[in-house]
Amino acid sequence: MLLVLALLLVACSGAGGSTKPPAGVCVRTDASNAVTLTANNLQFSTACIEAFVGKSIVIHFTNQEAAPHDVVVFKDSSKKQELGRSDIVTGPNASTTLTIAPPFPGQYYFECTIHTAMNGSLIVRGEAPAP
Ligand SMILES: [Cu+2]
Repeated sequence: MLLVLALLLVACSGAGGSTKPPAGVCVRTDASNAVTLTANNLQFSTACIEAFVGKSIVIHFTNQEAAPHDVVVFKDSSKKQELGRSDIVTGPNASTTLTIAPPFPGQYYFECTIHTAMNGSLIVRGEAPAP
């Protein structure tokens, strides 16, 4: 319970989602616009996913620990508009897949709704990367 409160405090004290992540730290989707995301030690494996428009974005999510996690993508960190929600999975090594189709290029926001300190940016580029 204390841990949950601490995580909520951390989440509320951060500005969240409005800052651009530094270049070069994003995990890029592959040519089919799919990416693998894992959760362990109450953290996602990356705080930035970079995808491209024109094809649905597929997030293969694996929870490597016994704490339950999900992945929910929102338009921004206000969380008013939800673009997609995975199942809650409880590991170790439990997987689910989330498919979303953001309509426009831009910076979106994802988080674990159970531990909102687990969050990151989904950056959608305007064009598919050159093969
Ligand atoms: Cu979580």
